[in-house]
Amino acid sequence: MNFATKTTFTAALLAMGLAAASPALAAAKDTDGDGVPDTAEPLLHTDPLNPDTDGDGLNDLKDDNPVYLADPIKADGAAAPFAIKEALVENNYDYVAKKDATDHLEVQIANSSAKDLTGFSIYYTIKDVDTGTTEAFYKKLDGFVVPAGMDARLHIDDTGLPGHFRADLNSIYATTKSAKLFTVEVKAEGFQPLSITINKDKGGAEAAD
Ligand SMILES: [Ca+2]
Ligand SMILES: [Ca+2]
Ligand SMILES: [Ca+2]
Repeated sequence: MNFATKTTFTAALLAMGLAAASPALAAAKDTDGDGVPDTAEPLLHTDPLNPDTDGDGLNDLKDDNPVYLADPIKADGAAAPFAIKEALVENNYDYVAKKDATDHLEVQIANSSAKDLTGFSIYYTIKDVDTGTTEAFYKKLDGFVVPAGMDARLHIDDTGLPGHFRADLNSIYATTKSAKLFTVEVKAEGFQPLSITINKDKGGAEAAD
């Protein structure tokens, strides 16, 4: 249990009048239908467009800790026939648009096998090195394919492009400027996971820098 998150959660519910079943609640917009009004999602650090921000199967209202789950990835399977070639959390660049891209988690996977790899999932944690606050997220990367003998890049952001999966823009990653430590674990179905750690420098949380 992350006490800080739980406290924020309770405070947010009170602020929105949820605990008191305020009549105003009926009119509160809740785009993702998780029971947390759009205006309260930032207070919980949750995503107003994702009913289960951390990916643990509990929706944001029912989840005592909606931006943290323990690592659900099993270290089983055959040796991974892929490598994490690069992982970025800042200084991203959009090679299609030929310009800097907003800071986001970006991972390049290299497939050294003779078969296309699918069935990917990712688990990543973000730790604020000043406060120790940690958030963690799990996603199944449906539709993400690394072709045989090729590389592919996956992005966690809000662009909705192919190979891009939704980020929580209310996460500490995007809303605070302190330095962060990331751990990233990637698994392809049937194979052992690989992991990597990345440091993000202090400053420039949401802008390209
Ligand atoms: Ca909601
Ligand atoms: Ca939500
Ligand atoms: Ca959840």
